[in-house]
Amino acid sequence: MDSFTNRLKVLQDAHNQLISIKNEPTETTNGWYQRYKNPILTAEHTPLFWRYDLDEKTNPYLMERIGMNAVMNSGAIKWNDKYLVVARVEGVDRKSFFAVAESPNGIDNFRFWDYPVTMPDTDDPTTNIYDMRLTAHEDGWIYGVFCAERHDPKAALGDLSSATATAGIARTKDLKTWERLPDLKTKSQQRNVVLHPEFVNGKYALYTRPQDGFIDAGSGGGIGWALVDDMTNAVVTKEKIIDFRFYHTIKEVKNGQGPHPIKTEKGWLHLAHGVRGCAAGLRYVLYLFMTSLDDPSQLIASPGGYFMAPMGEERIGDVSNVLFTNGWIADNDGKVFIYYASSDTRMHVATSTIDRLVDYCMNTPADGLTTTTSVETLKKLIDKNLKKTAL
Ligand code: M1P
Repeated sequence: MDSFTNRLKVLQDAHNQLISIKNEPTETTNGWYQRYKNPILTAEHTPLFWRYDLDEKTNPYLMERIGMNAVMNSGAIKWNDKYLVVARVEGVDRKSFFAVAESPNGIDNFRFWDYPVTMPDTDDPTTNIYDMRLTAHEDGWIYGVFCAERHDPKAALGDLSSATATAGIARTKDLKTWERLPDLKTKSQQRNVVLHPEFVNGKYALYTRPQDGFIDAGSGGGIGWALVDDMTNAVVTKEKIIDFRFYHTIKEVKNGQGPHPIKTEKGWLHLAHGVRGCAAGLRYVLYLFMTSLDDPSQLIASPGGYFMAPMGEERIGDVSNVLFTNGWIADNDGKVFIYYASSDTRMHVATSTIDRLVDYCMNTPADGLTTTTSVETLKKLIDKNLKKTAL
C-alpha cells in the first residue's frame, strides 16, 4: 500500500470508529437528567470528504484543505423517526454554517448529511449565521430562527469588532431546501429568538432577547415575548419581558430562551441559558421554567439555580465555562433528549422525562434572592427529613 492509500485507510478507520461508538450513560446522576460519556458531535465527526481533497494527484500528502474548528449550538427535531440536529459547524476561518446530522436513537451514531445547508442570504448580506432554533409550527412549515451577524455599519473607522445581531428567519418542508424570509424587524438587536409552535390569539408568538449591543443585554435583558402577524414580514411592535434577570443569580448578566417550549399537561416547559460574570469571565448554565397553557407568556414555575452547569471536560474549550442549548426532542413516550454544547466546542446529549422535568420545576424551591431565604428554605427540608427519620 502506498503512503497515500495507507494514510487514507488510517483516517477512514479512525473516523468510522469515532462516529459509530456506542454512547453510555455516566454513573452519577442527581435524578434530574442522565448525562452520557461521549460528546455526540465534534469537529472530528465532520465527514473526511469535507476536510480533505481525497485525490492523490492534487493532495499527495493527504492534508486537510478545509479545517473544522467546532460543532456546537444545535437545533433539534424528530424527523421520519430519526433524531436530527441542525448543528452550528464552525470552520477554522471562524465562519459558522448549518449542517444536519442524524441519529437512529438520539444518543449516538450521529452522521452528517453529505452537504451543509445552503441558506439563502437577504439583500443585506450576513457575515455569520448561527444557533438555529427549529419549530415545526402548526401552520405546516418548519421554521429556523437564527442569529444573523453583520459588521456594525456605525462602527468607527478601524473598528473591525463591533457587530450587530438580528434574528434571521427561514422555513422549509424537508430540511433540505430553505426559503429565507426577511430578518425580524425590532427596535433593538436580538439574539436567542425562538418561534412558539402554536398560534396565540391568531398570531405567531416569538420569544425574544432584546439587547443593547452585540454582547451586552444591558437594559434590554430578559427573555421577551412578542406577537407578530406574519412570518414572511415579521415585525415586532410590542415586546414584554416574561423571564427577568436578577442580581446575584445564575442569570444576572443575561439569559436567553433555548429551544421552543414543550407542551405538557401542567404547562409549557422551557429550557434556557443564564449567564453570570466571575473572575474567570462569563459563566453560562442551563435552567428551566414553566409558563401557563392558557397564556404562554405567564410564568407559573421558576425553580431557583441552575439545572445543568459545565462539568469535567465540558468546562474547557474555545469559550470555556459555557453550556448552551437550542435543541431538545420530546418523544411520545415522554422521554426528552436535551442537546447542549459545551464551551462553544462540542455537542452532548442528556436524557430525562417530561414527568421528571415538570416535577423538578414544580418542586425545586424558587431563588429567594438572599442568603437568609436560601438558609430558611434549606432548614425547612432538613426539618422535614429529620422529623421523618425520628419517627
Ligand atoms: O459564547 C457563549 C455564547 O455567547 C452568545 O450567547 P448569548 O448572546 O446568549 O450570550 C452566542 O454567541 C452563543 O452562540 C455562544 O454560545
